[in-house]
Amino acid sequence: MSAILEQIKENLMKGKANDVKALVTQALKEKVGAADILNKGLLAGMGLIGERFKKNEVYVPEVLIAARAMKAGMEILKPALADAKVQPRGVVVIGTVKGDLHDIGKNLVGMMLEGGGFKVVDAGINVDAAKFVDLCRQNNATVIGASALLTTTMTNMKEIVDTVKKSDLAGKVKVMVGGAPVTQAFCDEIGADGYAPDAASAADLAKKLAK
Ligand code: B1M
Repeated sequence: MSAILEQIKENLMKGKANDVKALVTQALKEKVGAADILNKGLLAGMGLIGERFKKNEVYVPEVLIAARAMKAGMEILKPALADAKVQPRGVVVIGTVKGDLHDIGKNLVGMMLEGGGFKVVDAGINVDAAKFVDLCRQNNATVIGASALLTTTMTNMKEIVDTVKKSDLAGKVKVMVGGAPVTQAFCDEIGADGYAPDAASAADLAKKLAK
């Protein structure tokens, strides 16, 4: 792999946003392809951070600063990606369910999804089933990522699953669920398409569901 792509990956993992910006600028000047900068530099670094996060080798702050470095690199890369017609892996609508205001984990999931090459539409907090479905239609999304942190609000995930199943999006949009009180057993019980225990696993799961 080209040395500059390796440097982008390494600096992203260390969260050095300014260095990542400068390196992406330099790589573009050196005529490195936009897709290579994205896949072998930025996404490769974010993927490794995700793996380390899953193994508890790094924690939330390291993921946040790596994601910030990735955003900085993406700002420089976006126009070149558009010119090269590099398509996102798919669109995911994320949000915290109705009645629930916790968004730290949901935001982390969004960052890992972006790090996994997805376009993310963030519906925010306190999102009802109809809004999830509307945003899917508006953005041609194929995956919903619903987060809940309260035992009293996780039950609202069933309404999202049922609303999708009853709509024209049935079979086209998959629902993945997560958040501290959510389990695989709960996911199975409400008929959701998948459960992920952490943000990095959510990005892996979305890749499977979006196929
Ligand atoms: Co709240 N709160 N809170 N709170 N709060 C908890 C969740 C609680 C466990 C604290 C406790 O009692 N020990 C408890 C819930 C109890 C329960 O239901 N079993 C609780 C409560 C009771 C409440 C209030 C009711 C308190 C009150 O007012 N009496 C109230 C509810 C408000 C509401 O939502 N309607 C409330 C309010 C708040 C604050 C506003 C003060 C604040 C939220 C700020 C914010 O999010 N912007 C807050 C916080 C910060 C917490 C704790 C301390 C931390 C949550 C957090 O951000 N964790 C929490 C206690 C705790 O967890 N130690 C607590 C870090 C975050 C990275 O983890 O969100 O789990 P988490 O995300 C993980 C995974 O779960 C997963 O990925 C992330 C990591 O990789 N994940 C997904 C998350 N979403 C996913 C989606 C996926 C896949 C994976 O796919 C789509």
